[in-house]
Amino acid sequence: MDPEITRRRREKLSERLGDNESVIVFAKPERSLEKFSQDSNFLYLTGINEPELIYLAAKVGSRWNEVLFIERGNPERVVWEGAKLSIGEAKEISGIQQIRYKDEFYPYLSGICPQLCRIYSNLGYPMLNKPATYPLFMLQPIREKCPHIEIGDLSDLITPLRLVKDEWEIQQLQRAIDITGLGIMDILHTAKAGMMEYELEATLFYRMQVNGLQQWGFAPIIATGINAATLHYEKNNCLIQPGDLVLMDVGASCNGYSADITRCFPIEQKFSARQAEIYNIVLDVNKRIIELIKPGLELAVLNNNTVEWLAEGLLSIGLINSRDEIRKYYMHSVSHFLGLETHDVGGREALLVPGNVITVEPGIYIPEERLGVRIEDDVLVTENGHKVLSCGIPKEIPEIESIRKEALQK
Ligand SMILES: [Mn+2]
Repeated sequence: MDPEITRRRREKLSERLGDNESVIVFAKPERSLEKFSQDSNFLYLTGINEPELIYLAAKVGSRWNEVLFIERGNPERVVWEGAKLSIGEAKEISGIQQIRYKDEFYPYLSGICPQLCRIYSNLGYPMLNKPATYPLFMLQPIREKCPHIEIGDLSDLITPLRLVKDEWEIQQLQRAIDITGLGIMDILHTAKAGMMEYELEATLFYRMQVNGLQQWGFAPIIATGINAATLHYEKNNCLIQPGDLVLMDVGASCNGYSADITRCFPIEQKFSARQAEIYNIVLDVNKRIIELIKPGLELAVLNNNTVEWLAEGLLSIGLINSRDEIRKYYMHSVSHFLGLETHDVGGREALLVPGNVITVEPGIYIPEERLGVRIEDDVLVTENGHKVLSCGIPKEIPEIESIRKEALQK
């Protein structure tokens, strides 16, 4: 990653900061024997995927100053943990010029505290019945000793930046989506009744890793039969029964950017008549919602239309008798922003602007029929409208059935 990209982001952040205000962003703390997953805001601002670091920037007397605090290596630990990031490496990856060791963090901060009036940090959401988040814990001495400093959450400041994806970010999303699509194709070509759901998960994970993506963006959902009617099913441990419809809600992560795709397919060669009937209603709404996407549109419009159109579909086949009954079979929203988090920053009241990436995911869930259908695409808002980043992954019934036919005749 070119350090110029994160430098530009930090510069934009500095423009949003008032005098005597500071930003302190903590990397995730280290946890042993667990896969490391970086704090999204830290990764966004520094490009560094290492635990325990701290980014501090302050505007004092109209001067912008930024420092990255890194861990001091301990030669005796190298054989256990590998070498820590060096000053040179930290500088090269992030483009931040001033690198110091973390034991200098509190002395440095003590020096500027008398002038600061506000600190924005990645505090997270403090739960009254849970321990404080790591950033809250780290900033506790300031709360106690410098009560004049207001401590606020970074999200208000950084969300408008993260909502508009730059070219590099769109490339990462596209790669995550394309490789997820390859894995979905592998599953379409190999899945059979009698397999376990987690075998399908393994097929996709294998495809991701051999293509260089090491992590899921979120816990994958491979749900067959009635499991597809559980929105966040992630056990993936059931036997696939003959006649089942399989729902896959999956996404690889590429440099922290998550794909989020849902596709459904019959475990047999063809959709049953009922599966096809429900599938076509959802597919039609998926396509009509995508058509609406353009700058200036409110996300709420997408939600309202989804409810309206899904209700029309279910009324037409007699599954419901009045519009309000739709909430029995469709209960989530149709879109969320996508980026460094699968459910990325950005509220439901947002107006779309070019550079936003959102999902479109209508669904119908009928547990009494052991059936759940959701079709989810990832869509970039462009100057003139939109671009479907996941358009290469089949969703039309004839296309899916022809792949299934070929697969099962092997
Ligand atoms: Mn989604």
